[in-house]
Amino acid sequence: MLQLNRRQVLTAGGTLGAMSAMSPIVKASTGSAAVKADLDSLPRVKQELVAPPFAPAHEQVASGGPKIIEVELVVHEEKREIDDDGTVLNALSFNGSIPGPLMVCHEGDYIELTLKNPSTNVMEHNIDFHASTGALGGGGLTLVQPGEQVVLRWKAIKAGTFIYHCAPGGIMIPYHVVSGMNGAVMVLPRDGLKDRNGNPVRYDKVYYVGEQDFYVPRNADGDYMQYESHSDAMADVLDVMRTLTPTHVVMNGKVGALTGDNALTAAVGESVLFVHSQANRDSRPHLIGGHGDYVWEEGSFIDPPMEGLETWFIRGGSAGAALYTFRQPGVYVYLSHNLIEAVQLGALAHVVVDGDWDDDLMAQVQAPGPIPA
Ligand SMILES: [Cu+2]
Repeated sequence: MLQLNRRQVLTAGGTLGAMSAMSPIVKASTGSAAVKADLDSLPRVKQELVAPPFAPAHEQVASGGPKIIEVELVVHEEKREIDDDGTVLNALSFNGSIPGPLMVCHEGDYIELTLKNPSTNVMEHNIDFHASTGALGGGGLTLVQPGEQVVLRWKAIKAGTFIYHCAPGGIMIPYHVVSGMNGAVMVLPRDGLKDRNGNPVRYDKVYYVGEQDFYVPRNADGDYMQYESHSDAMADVLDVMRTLTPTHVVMNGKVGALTGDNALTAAVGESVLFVHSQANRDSRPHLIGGHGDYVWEEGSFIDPPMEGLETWFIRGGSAGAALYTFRQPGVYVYLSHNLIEAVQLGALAHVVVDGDWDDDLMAQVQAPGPIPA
């Protein structure tokens, strides 16, 4: 069993290495007067982040030029129930949700993040934006101790869907990610999404589904263990992580977080953009009873979307987007089509769709009954 002392637990095992070494370089690059003057002329807007599966208010087609979009993330170190059996995880999260909130901007905009690590926390944290450029995605500039905050600005030069995650160094990188510290950014083209022929593609709503793998230790009886603190839990959790076999694979932080009363909703004729992230493992989104009309599987909005897909693939460490216009009412299941992960481990959501049934698309020609002799 890997043994970690308290200091190693709290300071990423002393393995920050490359990040710490970068600091002088990036400090020298933050103060260009010309850049500052240009940025001072840009409008600033605050984006009120919301808990997934919802997306913040945003325009699909940008009005006006580039903006500086101010967002705030607060690191939560808190226990969370992750299934209906009362399994409690020593979780880590951005803004208290797993995944963290979706941010939305347009290509050419700037995201200006204030990252707060309250003094009630005990660990150091940072953030790596896959959408950004330089300094380990910002990880090298954002390490904050309990009681500290940092402000990072980055320019969105790539249009697409991208994950962000905590990456404080060494073994703490996977530990913080599988404890819940990940989320996504959607960078839209300024003129909005397009199909393969360049025609506009618009959506009526966005649902952000963050898929999360958890690794909860069990006792000799096979029951899930609970621990007072991360320091107590970490060695056992790292042992389970090493098996690469998650105990839970969930959407929105908990088994059943998006089913039953918490199901996603839509109406016949509505176009829904599903943004799906998985910061650590591969996933295979599939909408039972529907399709991916337009799928940006790797998340790049520069590439033309694939059309009419059955099941698509989200590479671990990425976010993708799929748009579907619902054509029939009823309950749809949006899941990872590794059916063991979906049904036994929790990786599924429901979409309840209102509207009129289309007999042309499907009809029960004969109800179940005895086979005629
Ligand atoms: Cu962290």
